[in-house]
Amino acid sequence: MKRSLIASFALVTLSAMVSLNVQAAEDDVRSRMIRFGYGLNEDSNQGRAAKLFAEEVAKASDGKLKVRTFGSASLGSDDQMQNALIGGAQEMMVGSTATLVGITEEMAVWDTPFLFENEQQADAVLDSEVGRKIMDKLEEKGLVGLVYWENGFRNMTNNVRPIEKIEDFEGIKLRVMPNPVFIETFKLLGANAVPLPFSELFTALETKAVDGQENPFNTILSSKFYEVQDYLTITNHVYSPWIVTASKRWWDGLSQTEKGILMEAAAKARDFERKDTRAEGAKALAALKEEGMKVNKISPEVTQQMREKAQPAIQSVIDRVGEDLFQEVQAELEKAKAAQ
Ligand code: TK8
Repeated sequence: MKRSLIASFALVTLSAMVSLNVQAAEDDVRSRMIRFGYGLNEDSNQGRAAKLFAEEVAKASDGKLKVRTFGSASLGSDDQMQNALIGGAQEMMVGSTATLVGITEEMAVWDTPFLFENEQQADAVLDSEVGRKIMDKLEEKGLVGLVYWENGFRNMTNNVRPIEKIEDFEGIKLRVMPNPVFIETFKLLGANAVPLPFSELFTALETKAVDGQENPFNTILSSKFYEVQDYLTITNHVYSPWIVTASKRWWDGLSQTEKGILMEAAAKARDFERKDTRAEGAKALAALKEEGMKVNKISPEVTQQMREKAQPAIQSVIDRVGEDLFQEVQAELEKAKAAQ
């Protein structure tokens, strides 16, 4: 009797230990399917980096974490995907920080016209503590920000005329991202700013619902905008980051190991993506010329006029994100400039 009691005790204890161990192992890395959406097509800097992210995650998890990538906005526009992440219907995505401003106002700081002069300044500020702080604001809204990738410096295309002087913006029906700072900036410049999701842009250009748009060279090429746009004007009016985000609802259920794998892969993909984007950017410009786009570069004088015209938009960014945060970003930027 006594012996069997001890035996059954031992058995219970043993099985509890075993199940605890199994639990711990399972908690470590489980078999999971991760839907990762993005807006550009597979043959773009965004698509190539998404693919690398999926490969890195598979490698680091022995194939247990399976990232399925969905390009060309096949899971929806940036906006729609963000809402799917918040609701827990989709796990991950990459898209413009600019399309997050409706959710987290602080993101608007990245839309400040002419904030960065070069990519190194952008890297330094985005990857700094204040960059992380802005990213972490997303958590209150049901999103987890992992890392910033590069969309790039934005340039103008349109079908009306090359932009050579400030007056040339006048009356151009210009698609902008659904974002208050972009709408205001281009209104101030004299354009007729029309907010539209990226997924509707090609058709809007093709059907002449809008005359123009603005995006980095890479995107103008990979999205074949040259097929429906005549003029490309190099303005570099703003640097636009992408951000890799996850559904917080889903993320909170992951083990530390799983989170670590995803974070590390997202950072590796970021390093790859920034290099790839920069290497392809110069080639993209040459390719766009070859495709027949008429290219001109705005003069420093007109750039200065653009800055002046856009000044009230900078004030609205400050009102939106708060003076303190805006100054923190400026301070980090000054550090980056001094280091250059
Ligand atoms: C892709 C967009 C795109 C952005 C835009 O989904 O909307 O113009 O530049 O990269 O996020």
